[in-house]
Amino acid sequence: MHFHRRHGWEIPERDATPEQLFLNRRAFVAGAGSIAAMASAGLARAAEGTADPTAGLYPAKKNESFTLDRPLTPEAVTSKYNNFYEFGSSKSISAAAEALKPRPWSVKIDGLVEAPMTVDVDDLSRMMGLEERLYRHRCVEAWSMTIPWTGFPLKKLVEHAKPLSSAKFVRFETFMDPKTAPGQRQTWWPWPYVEGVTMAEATNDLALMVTGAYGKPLANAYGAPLRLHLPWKYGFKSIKSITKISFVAERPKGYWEALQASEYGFWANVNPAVSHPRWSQATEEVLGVGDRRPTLLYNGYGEQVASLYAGMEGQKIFF
Ligand SMILES: Nc1nc2c(c(=O)[nH]1)N[C@H]1C(S)=C(S)[C@@H](COP(=O)(O)O)O[C@H]1N2
Ligand SMILES: [Mo]
Repeated sequence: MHFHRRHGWEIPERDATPEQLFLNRRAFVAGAGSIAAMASAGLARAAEGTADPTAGLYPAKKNESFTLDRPLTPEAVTSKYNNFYEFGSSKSISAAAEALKPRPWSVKIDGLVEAPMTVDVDDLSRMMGLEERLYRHRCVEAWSMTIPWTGFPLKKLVEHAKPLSSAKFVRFETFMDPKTAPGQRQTWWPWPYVEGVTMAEATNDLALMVTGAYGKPLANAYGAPLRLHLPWKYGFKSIKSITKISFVAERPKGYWEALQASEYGFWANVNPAVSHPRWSQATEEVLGVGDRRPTLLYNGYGEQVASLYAGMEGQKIFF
């Protein structure tokens, strides 16, 4: 007989979105008197200084097409182990990242588009509509986690931006504010953080613009209020706290590529068979588990993305 004993760190998938809560709240909202109740709850939040105009959009409905081969990583683990170099090079930046003010926040969309625009992040969430997806994340440093993100497909934003046919890449930029972000006072680093993808990658269904995690708006440490997640690529491609999205003809040079091109390339697709110059990528440490497991080609998302790289055998797509 097989017994499956649940470990403390495991969260059953069904708990990622408290569907019951979601449904109950719908019923509650439909009821008489609920508007007043919600307004007073909103006032209470405002008094605490945590008001978020899109908080009511969470938890978003789970998109069931994205399933996992492992348990979710607990929020207590992922919220305290981050890479966010704007706030320092240690993994313990969550307290420092509280200095970031994620609202009001606007995102500039420019470059090779019919008409450049600036959009408020909350208007963007409302316009695009939010959903929850369970995704694996693999950092180039050989650790991994599994997160319930909330957001919308990048391809929806691309459609909204109306890029010209001359646009070949999408370039993302993080905020630049050395007063808030002490890491940015280190002027020999190539700030602001930049990343880029091809148009084909940007319009692949997996590319997700993330506004929330664990059924709530994004905490600062994860890159509030808007970050990217590309689950088939090494984590450094998934840029945080985005303020600018540009459609361009030339391949953008990312932050890490600018810093150390011999170690961090443009494509950065996950591949256990291609080592980083200084370490193997064959296995990964699963955060919160204290164990290693084999790393999967394209982080297990080959079915969705391998076709993007057909005919590119001569290029360093795994680097
Ligand atoms: N602006 C910005 N984005 C960033 C980083 C960063 O330092 N700054 N680190 C990257 C790296 S290396 C990883 S692994 C992920 C980490 O995301 P998490 O802290 O939400 O786990 O964010 C990526 N996005
Ligand atoms: Mo990373």
